[in-house]
Amino acid sequence: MKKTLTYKILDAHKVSEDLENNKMSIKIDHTLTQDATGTMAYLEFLSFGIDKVKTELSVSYVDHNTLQNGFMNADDHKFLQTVADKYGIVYSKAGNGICHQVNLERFAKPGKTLLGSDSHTPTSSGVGALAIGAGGLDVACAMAGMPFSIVRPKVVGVKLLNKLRGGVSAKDIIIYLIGKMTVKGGVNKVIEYYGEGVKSLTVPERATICNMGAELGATSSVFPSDEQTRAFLKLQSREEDFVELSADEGCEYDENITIDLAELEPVASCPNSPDAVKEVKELANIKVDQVLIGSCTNSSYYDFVKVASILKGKRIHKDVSLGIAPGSQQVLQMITKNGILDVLLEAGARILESACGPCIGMGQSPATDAVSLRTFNRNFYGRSGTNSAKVYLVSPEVAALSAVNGYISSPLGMELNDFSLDVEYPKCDSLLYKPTFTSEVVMGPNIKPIPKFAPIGNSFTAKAMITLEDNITTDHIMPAGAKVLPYRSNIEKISEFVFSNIDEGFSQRCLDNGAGVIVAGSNYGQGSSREHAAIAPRYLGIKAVIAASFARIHKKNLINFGILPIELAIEADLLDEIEVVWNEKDIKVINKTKNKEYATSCDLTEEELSLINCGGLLNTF
Ligand code: MIC
Ligand code: SF4
Repeated sequence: MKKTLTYKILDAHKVSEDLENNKMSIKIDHTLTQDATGTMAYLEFLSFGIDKVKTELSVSYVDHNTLQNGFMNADDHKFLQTVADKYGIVYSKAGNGICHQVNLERFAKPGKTLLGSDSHTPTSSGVGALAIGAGGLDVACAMAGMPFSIVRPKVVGVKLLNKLRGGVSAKDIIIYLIGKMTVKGGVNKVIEYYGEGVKSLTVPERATICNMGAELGATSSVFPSDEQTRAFLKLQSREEDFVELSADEGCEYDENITIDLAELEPVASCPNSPDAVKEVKELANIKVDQVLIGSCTNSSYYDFVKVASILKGKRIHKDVSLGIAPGSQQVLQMITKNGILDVLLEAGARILESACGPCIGMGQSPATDAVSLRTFNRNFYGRSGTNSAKVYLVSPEVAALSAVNGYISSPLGMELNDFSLDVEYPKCDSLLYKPTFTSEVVMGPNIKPIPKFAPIGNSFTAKAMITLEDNITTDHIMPAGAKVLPYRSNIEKISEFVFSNIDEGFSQRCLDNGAGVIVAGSNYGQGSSREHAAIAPRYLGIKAVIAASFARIHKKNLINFGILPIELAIEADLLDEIEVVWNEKDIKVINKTKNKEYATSCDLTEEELSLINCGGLLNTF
């Protein structure tokens, strides 16, 4: 049978299959963690009592919590470094760059499976790997050599025709696709790219596209490994990692989409959702206050060549603040050597650390009501740190031109090749450390043990602690930003912030009531992989989430921490009394206040049900 590239890689890694429940488990070759999810993932890994990681390669990155205002983040870094050294994990120190950019440059290999405790892990699929984001506990299990289980994904074949026009970017391809498929259109699917148009896209462009596949809710995205891949790996001095990979000619996809690259226009995701897509020309003349270029989506050398071609000899508008964060030390070295940094400085850019920074609300929050244009991947409500800000997601080209003009501008038709792409890529590994197996683990006072959770029981009555609409993000559930992120290793403290951006009283209300349920619409938990969005509500007594549908990673996180995800659309108001009775797959939900009864059967496997029955995965070790 002719196979898609997705199933070639999945089948080569298959450990078991459960066709009845449409699930499969696969062997994981590589893992990555980042600091904001990593401390929890390594606490979980340590609880297994294993002497070293069992993967081919595991890398621990520090890129999110690099703002060290107080001892907490620095303590976390020390914890991560000592765990990495002791247990056989490569350590990427703060300053080395954003995990996905560095991983693409130094480690990603065609045909390998990569599991990362960050939802944008699929960035590495740009070289033809199958890279998947997951909660920290799943990554900890993979580091311990356990297979990773997924819903057998449907494969969406995206055929790319022709070539992009000048001023149109890889970012426009993926934003256009998100507009078409919506933020829930990719759940339990892999987006596989093929066709003539693929050949014209470089690996950094493919990585941008795979990166934002996360905004479709997709399990992963994948590109073939071809001459572009070989050229990229050669520039990274690792041509030996190249293997050619593609789908079988004429294989069948579950869904088909065709995009004519020559017809694409510059597009933008408008506030507050990546799928609120408009053509940039429709937004022309909107005044811009802030422009930020960077993040794991658009911070490669390739991106800065385009940006510098626009900024060369120009000065940014006086009312705009332009912040630029190169994705890695390698990119920073290259833009320094090739004259791009001078161009950026002369134009008036503020150079930020090679880290996630403003993308996760770590600094650079816009002014009240400000318009902020960002080359990032998420513009969820409150994520920038300013609830009233209007954040647009755009390509580096749109960002740079708009920074000069002071209003949103379309670069369509501009040829942007003032700087060469064919340059030396320095092997910049001075902040990467191979394990020596000699350290003892150092744990600062803010790193608290993971709380133990009792099983929720097969029948319980609890109040609806919050009732929510569709597409609630993990940024709504468990906000990030400079104030909250330092508590990622302290569940008791971080639980005070659950839903704090939209409902300040939530956490106290839960503690006062003892037990509760969350009621929501479809695609609950979209966005980040942060398992804190499950652990902290569990800590506050949440026993079940009743939602019309769930995002993939968040649903798994709920199960891993013993919360029952019930897929059901129900009517409820705040503090309605809800009774839940569940027995294996049969679930009965009664809204006692409204006197309404709903029955459903859940799609969880025996194994998942037994995890909830015993209070979560950690109780099984
Ligand atoms: C994000 O982009 O939201 C993050 C921060 O990278 C998260 C991980 C986290 O919350 O630590 C993600 O995407 O998984
Ligand atoms: Fe970091 Fe932003 Fe990428 Fe998340 S999306 S990994 S916060 S740069």
